[in-house]
Amino acid sequence: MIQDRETLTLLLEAIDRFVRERLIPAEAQVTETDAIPADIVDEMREMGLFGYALPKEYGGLGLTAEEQVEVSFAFCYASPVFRSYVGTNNGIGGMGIVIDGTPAQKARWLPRLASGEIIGSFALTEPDNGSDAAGLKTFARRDGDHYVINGTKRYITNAPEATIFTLMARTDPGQHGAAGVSAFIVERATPGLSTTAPDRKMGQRGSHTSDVILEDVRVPAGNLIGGREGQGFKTAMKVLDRARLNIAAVCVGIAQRMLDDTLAYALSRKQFGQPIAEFQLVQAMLADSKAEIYAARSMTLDAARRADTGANIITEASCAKLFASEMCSRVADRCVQIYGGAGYMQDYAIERLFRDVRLFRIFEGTSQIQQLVIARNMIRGATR
Ligand code: COS
Repeated sequence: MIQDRETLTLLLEAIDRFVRERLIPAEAQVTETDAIPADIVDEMREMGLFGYALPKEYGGLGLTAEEQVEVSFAFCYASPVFRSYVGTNNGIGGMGIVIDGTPAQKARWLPRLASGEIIGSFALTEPDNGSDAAGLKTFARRDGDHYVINGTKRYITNAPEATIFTLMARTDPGQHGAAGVSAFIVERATPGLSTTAPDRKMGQRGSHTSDVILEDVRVPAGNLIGGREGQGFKTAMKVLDRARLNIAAVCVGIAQRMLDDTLAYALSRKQFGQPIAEFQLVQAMLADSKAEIYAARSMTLDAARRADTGANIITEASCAKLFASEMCSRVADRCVQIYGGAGYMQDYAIERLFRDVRLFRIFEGTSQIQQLVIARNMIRGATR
C-alpha cells in the first residue's frame, strides 16, 4: 500500500541521490576502515533512515510494508553494509517492541530508535542454536522484580554498537521448546553484559557482529516484552517474517546494482574486436539476471502488498527471501564471470559485492529453513 505517492517519490529520489553521491563513492573507504564514516551516519539520521519502518507516533516515518521494500530497493543499490547499520532499528532490533511491546516499552524505546539516537540489536542465535532457535539455552531466572539472565548469543548484528538488545531467553526450564522462551529488552549498560571483539567475516566489512555474553545480568521485569512470559519465540518469529521480506528487497536492490555495473563493463570491455556485450553467451547471462531480478522484485512487492492488507505472509515472506537471496548469489556469480579476470580483483566493486551477498542465503533463516517453513505450511494447508 502506498499512502501518498508524491511523498514516497520524493523520499525515493532523495535516497537515490544519497546512494549515488554519498554512499557508492564511500564504499571502498568503508571496506578499508571497516567503519561507516560518522558524517554519513549523521546524514542517514537526518534523512530518517533509522526509523523509516517505525510508527509515526513514535517519531518514525511510518512506512507501509510496500513502501519499506521500495526504500530497500533504492537504498540497497549501495553496499548492503549501509542498510545493515540502520536495519536493526527498523527491523529485527526494533520490530519486536513495535509488534508485541507494552505501551510503556514503546514510548520509552521507539522514539530513540527512530531518531537514531540509539542502536537496537536482535539477540536470538547462540553457539549451539542457530536454525533450531526454539532450543535456545540462555536462561532468565525470575528474582523478585527482576530477571537474572545468563548465556551467550552469537553472530549478533550491530552488537558492538548496540544500546539495547531484543534478547530471547528461556524463562521456563521445564519447557524445552518454543513455549519456554521469553523476549526481553536488555540494556547494554547493565552490569554483567559484555560483547566480544567483532567477528572477522567473509564480507560486509563495516557491518559488525559479535558475541553477547550475559553473566548474572539483572533485567527489570518491566523489560519483559509484552509483559508475558512464554511469548518470546513467537515475537521472534513475527519479527523474522517482516525481516525476511526486507532481506528479499535488499537482494533485489544490490542485484540490480551488480547487473548495472556489469552491463556497463560488458559494453566497454572489448574482445575479438567488439564489446563483450555483443556475444550471445554473455547476453544469456545478462538476460537471465535481468529476468530473475524482475521476478524477485515482483514477488517481494506482492508479499509486501499482502502484508499491508493484514494477511498472514509467513509463506510468502519465506518464498521471497528464498528466491531473492538465491537469485542474488546467482547474479553475483554471473557478474564475476562476465568481468572475467577483473572480477576476481579487488579493484572492482563486484569482487566485494560477490562476498557481501553470500550472507543473504544464510542469515535471518537459511534457504533450507525457508524451504522447511514453506513446505510445512503447504502440508498444514492440505491436511487441515
Ligand atoms: N509467527 C507467529 N507464530 C509463529 C511463527 C510465525 N512466523 N512461526 C512459528 N510460530 C509459533 C507456532 O505457531 C508455534 O506456536 P504454538 O505452539 O502455539 O502452536 C510456536 O511458534 C512454535 O513453532 P514451531 O513448532 O513451528 O517451532 P519449531 O521449533 O519447529 O521451529 C523454525 C520453527 C525452524 C521455522 C524456526 O525455529 C526458525 O525460523 N528457525 C530459524 C531461525 C532464524 O531465522 N535464525 C536467524 C537468526 S536472526 S539473524
